[in-house]
Amino acid sequence: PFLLNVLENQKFLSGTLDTYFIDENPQLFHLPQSLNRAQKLLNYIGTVLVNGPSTPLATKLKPAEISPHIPEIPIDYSTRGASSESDSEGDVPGPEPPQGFRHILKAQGPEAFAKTVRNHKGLLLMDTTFRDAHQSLLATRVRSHDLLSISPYVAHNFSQLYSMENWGGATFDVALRFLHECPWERLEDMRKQIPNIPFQMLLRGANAVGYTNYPDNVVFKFCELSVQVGMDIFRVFDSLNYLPNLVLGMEAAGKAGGVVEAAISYTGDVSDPTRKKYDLKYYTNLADELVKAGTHILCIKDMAGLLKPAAARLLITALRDKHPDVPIHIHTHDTAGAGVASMLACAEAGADVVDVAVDSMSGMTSQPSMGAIVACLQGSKLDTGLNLSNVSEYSAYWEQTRTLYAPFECTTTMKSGNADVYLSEIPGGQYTNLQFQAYSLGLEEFFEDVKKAYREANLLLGDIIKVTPSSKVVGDLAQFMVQNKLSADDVLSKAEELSFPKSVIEFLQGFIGEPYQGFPEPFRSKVLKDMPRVSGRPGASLALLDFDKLKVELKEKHPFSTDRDVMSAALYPQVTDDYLTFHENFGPVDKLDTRIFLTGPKVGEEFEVTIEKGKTLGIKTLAMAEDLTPNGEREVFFEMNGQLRSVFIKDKE
Ligand code: 3PY
Ligand code: ZN
Repeated sequence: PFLLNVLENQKFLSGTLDTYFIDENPQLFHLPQSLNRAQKLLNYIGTVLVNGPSTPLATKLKPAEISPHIPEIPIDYSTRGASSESDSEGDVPGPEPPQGFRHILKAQGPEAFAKTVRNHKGLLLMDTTFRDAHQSLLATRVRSHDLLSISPYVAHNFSQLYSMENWGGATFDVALRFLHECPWERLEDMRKQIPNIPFQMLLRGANAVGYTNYPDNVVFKFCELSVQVGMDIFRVFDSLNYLPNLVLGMEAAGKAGGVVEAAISYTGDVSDPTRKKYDLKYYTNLADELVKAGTHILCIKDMAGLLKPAAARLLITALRDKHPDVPIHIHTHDTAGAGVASMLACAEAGADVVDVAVDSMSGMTSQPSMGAIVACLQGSKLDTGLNLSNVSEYSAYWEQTRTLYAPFECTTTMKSGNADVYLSEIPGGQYTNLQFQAYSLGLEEFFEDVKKAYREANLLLGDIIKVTPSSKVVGDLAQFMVQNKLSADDVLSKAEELSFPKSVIEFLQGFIGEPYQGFPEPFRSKVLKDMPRVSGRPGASLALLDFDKLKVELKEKHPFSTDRDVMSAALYPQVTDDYLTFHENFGPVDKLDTRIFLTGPKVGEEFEVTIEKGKTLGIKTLAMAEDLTPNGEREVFFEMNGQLRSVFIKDKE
């Protein structure tokens, strides 16, 4: 079938065909799908070799030349029995992973799940390695390929986890935009490999997995599809802790059949009596509202890692007393280095679940170390039940895999934890981002200045909760101040004349909701003058999205697009359009090994790509032509499954 390919038909190539060519030569167009995909992948690899990485690399560092070792899963037929689902390829059936909390959720529903969690004796853990850890350390760049390789191991050895956080937050956008892969496919594939552990995602309330409020029906449909594809638990937050936005997200998650984990974003310091705005009462009142609104689980989301052990004891004790039956789940970042101490304090004060990342993906702006918490609690009444050797094996996989992402590594600039986060209150993910920006601008002093300005910008805006997207508002104002050499006094006195960043203006207009205790005055009035303002929940005044119309439009441009793509386009229209076009040209690039995907193979290198189960391509890059063709293309030669192939790539140099 290879040689009957239309691309090798002389008449076709000579261009002497007419409009009946397709009708008269149907056999030429029966391209085997895998060949089609293979050709596209060669196009991709050729393009990377000729024109450089398709996803911009953040630093000059290169991905390591290794294949991470994937630890074996135990084959123990005697206790677990062989899987009844032997697959069509005739593989030896593997053992099924042990049952976990998802079994209870599926059999008995979210309320019973919450009760089981609350009644559990030891401390439960959520593993953030698949989402927040790499969002915080590696600019969210970890690819499905590397997540899926270790998924069976996790299913078999970590069935005691409360959940794995593996979706949502920035992963949706980054998967489409930079990794050219479908976030829905990632979720579906992880679900196949890990049937037993609940999956958890981060939902930015009315902002879903975006940066701005969406029409209500977009948020509802998004949650519905997420549950259908495999999501279980929705951590719902709002970047201003604005209750109407939070409740909308909770309703969307609940209606979809998900477990609702409403999150209170934590800022300030409840153990410092001089910090009055966000005191204990503020948090317990908000918790009361969320419990009243029907949350299954209550979460404290300490996105900047500000919850010191003493504050943790105060806060968790107060929440535990008020809501003895509601499971409490704590999220933190280890930016200052106090994360393990804080999580142990939370556990001792009555928290049911805390967040950790596997050791080699933990620390600094990521979550505290799983191995440390597991070891610290071993043999105590809070013992996690996890096996430290398994944690180490899992960690070794990530230690190796992390080196593939060297170009995105936050440790290029960050060498240690930093307690200045207690002053700046910058969330984990944003902290690394801002440091990177300073690094790429070559301004060593810039980051120090931005951190100081961030604190001032926050106060100018009224001391707000800072997490996506409100953290961007503060960050943008801070950078604006540093770049224009403006003090806080300058900003106030010149507020009427300055052209502020768009995010700052939109925040003041009320587009992301209302901050606690209102907008800062007279700053707001000075900046906005007679610009329009929204009051109340922004989504309430947005027209519903017409999904049918969007589907028709998308199909016109991309005939093979699916309902999942329509959902992606509802959130990220341009990014989804680009993703679909990319996929049409370059095929399933998510199946390539990470180094090959990022920087391409070396000339002479042989490698394999499994494009679907049982279909593996053996590819060898043979050579690149030295001279360009008259129309500026460079020919790249490959051997693919023993056949000589070549692609012509427009050289952009
Ligand atoms: C996100 O919104 O992606 C976050 O991780 C916020 O903490
Ligand atoms: Zn986080």
